[in-house]
Amino acid sequence: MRPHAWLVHTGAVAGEARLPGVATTLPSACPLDCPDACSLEVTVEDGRVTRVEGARDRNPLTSGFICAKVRRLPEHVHGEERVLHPMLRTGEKGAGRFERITWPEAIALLASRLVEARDRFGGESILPYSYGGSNGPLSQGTTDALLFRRLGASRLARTVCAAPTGAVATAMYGKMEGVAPADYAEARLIVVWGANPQVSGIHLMPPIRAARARGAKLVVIDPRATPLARQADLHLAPRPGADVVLALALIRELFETGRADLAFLAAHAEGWQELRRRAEPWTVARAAATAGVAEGDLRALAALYADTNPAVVRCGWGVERNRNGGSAVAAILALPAVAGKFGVRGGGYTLSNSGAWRFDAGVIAGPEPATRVVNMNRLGEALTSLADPPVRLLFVYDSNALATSPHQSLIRRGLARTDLFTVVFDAVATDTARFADLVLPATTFLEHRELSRGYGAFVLQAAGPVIPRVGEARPNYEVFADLALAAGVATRDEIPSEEDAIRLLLDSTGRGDELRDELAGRGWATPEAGERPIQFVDVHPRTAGRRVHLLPEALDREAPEGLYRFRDDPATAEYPLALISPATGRTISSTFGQLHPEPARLAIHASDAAARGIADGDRVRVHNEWGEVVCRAQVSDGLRPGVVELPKGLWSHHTENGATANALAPDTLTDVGGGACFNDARVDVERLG
Ligand SMILES: Nc1nc2c(c(=O)[nH]1)N[C@H]1C(S)=C(S)[C@@H](COP(=O)(O)OP(=O)(O)OC[C@H]3O[C@@H](n4cnc5c(=O)[nH]c(N)nc54)[C@H](O)[C@@H]3O)O[C@H]1N2
Ligand SMILES: Nc1nc2c(c(=O)[nH]1)N[C@H]1C(S)=C(S)[C@@H](COP(=O)(O)OP(=O)(O)OC[C@H]3O[C@@H](n4cnc5c(=O)[nH]c(N)nc54)[C@H](O)[C@@H]3O)O[C@H]1N2
Ligand code: SF4
Ligand SMILES: [Mo]
Repeated sequence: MRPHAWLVHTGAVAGEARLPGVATTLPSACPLDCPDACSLEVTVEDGRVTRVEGARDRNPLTSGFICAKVRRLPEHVHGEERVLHPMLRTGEKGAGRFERITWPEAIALLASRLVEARDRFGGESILPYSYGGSNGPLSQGTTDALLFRRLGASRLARTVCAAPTGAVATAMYGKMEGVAPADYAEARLIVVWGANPQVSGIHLMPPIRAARARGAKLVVIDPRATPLARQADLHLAPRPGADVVLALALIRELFETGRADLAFLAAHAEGWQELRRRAEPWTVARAAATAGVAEGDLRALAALYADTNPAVVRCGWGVERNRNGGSAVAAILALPAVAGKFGVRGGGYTLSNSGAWRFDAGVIAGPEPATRVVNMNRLGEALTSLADPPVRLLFVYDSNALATSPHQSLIRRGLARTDLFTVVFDAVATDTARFADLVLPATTFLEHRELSRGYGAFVLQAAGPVIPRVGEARPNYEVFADLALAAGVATRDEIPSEEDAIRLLLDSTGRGDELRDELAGRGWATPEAGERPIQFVDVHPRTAGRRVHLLPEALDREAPEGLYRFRDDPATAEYPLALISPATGRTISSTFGQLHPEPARLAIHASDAAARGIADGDRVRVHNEWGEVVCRAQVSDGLRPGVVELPKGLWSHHTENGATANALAPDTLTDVGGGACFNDARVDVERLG
């Protein structure tokens, strides 16, 4: 075997792309925060990306098409908002005025700031803040974690997404792999619950269409009438945050009508008797009234779900972003166990399949110290009121915190502190970067090595740079390694080369050789579970006794009134409207927001608009006790009355007053997992002159 044959797909080829005047197409893989992990074909001319397409001949899920956002990568990579070199603040915080400095200056300055913060105030005065920017295992959790762990920095609870779903899936099923996208084609009933795959995981759509062409039924549970919901056989539009009672009513109904699979429960589940007891109060009538759906529709869903096989539930992240998020996800994931839906292709559930990949980043980062933990959903509070020690150095990377975290006004206030040193390491000049003292230019995934693994698709790929680094941009792995050396917390021989790091990461799964063979052979690899595992046949709960834990004790203790309790809607007379902020096809979280100059609109139902004298296109003020957003209204029949919508991932340039949905999102936490309650924002809207 040639050395690093498995890395052929990763950059050894990039040399060709340097030939002047010749367009070359090179393989890559999308590592963005999306379930699909597409295989890409990138056209490069004179060292610039000119075109990005889906590959036809690699992982079958991509099958030649990708989303519109990533097709715009050339503008992202080579656009005006690109950060090209390190920059030091010269103006007021937030003014966005900077002067260029060199990388050696930036590394020396930052290393001395890190050491000074540690020595004067304690390591915990340093707060690293990162999330979904580069979702790859090489650029996150490796040299960055090594640096912060060795400095004794505060630890970040990475909860802005998937915290409740992750906690529940782990406690109930040990993060068992879910139904593969391709196997949706085999289902006779597909329930899409709080997910919007037409936007947020588009490669699930062909299998859904294939199933429907064969007569499968589709149910969508979403407060919005999304295009998918409009095509569904049944659409339930609950009040946001009420899913838990819907799922409990289904569970109650299964038991009451003798259609619960008692044999499966006896053989494979714990806690079902107590779950049944907690579902008892939720008759179909009461649950429907509480959630604001038609009783007949909920009854129809109960009958369909009980009687159709195979039946699959796609549980999305729309379910978790509220005070009842953990309980709702738990009740939804309990359904296939209670109804006996496992054991057949196309039957069971899908949430995140990230559990299929068992990378141990600790192989590079080393042990984690027991320093204090800061919940990222409370960033504003951490910056403004945390003591012993206060946060003195904030290091933001792989995240646009100001745009994506709750309680935006408090974060803004924190970032404005003159005694806070803020570093933002990003490829583009984000809203957060404007508040930085030091901005570092990051490479995009087309300029560095990365592993990409799907959390929907069972696909792992390795990709390397297909173009030279733009400006002076540098990859995370390298920059954090340099900082660890300059801060004196590591020596050169303790930090593996990137190639070795990839090798170590692959080996940490226990299947390094297999993965390398697959990567070298066809350019993508599958997890141990295979490409299309059947739940309870090919994969089993990774829990004690391989059983489903329907009432996990730890979660029951953590949830304020116990698991499966419905906490009432937070609406008040003053703020009666529920504001949700779901994903759109324009951005991925806030990534690519700079490519969209057009202002955002607040979607509002015609009846809510009429009650407030609001016409389509009017200027409105959306407000509550957390903040306000000034923008235009879009009168829409795509929402249930009482619910308004602003897109997820907006930047300050998208609204008149620079505030986005997160200025209205409370920093309260979900019942389990410490997750964000974006969709618990309750607001009112008034027409402005
Ligand atoms: N209102 C509301 N807010 C939400 C949500 C919602 O539903 N409603 N959803 C939440 C969800 S699901 C999530 S996951 C979070 C995501 O929140 P964030 O993690 O903040 O995600 P992004 O906005 O995509 O920001 C990622 C940043 O990382 C940068 N980046 C990309 N690659 C690299 C790299 O290799 N190195 C470095 N240094 N930087 C890189 C990108 O340019 C981008 O600016 O947002 C949350 N925010
Ligand atoms: N194009 C695009 N793709 C993305 C992303 C993106 O920003 N843009 N983000 C990526 C990330 S980080 C994630 S986490 C996933 C998220 O992808 P999804 O799981 O699809 O999550 P959301 O877009 O937050 O919400 C999904 C649906 O839930 C509905 N919803 C809101 N509140 C509730 C509720 O209380 N109950 C129910 N039943 N439904 C509700 C919303 O109206 C929305 O249609 O997508 C990933 N893919
Ligand atoms: S964001 Fe998702 S759909 Fe778009 S290219 Fe990446 S993996 Fe594919
Ligand atoms: Mo997310």
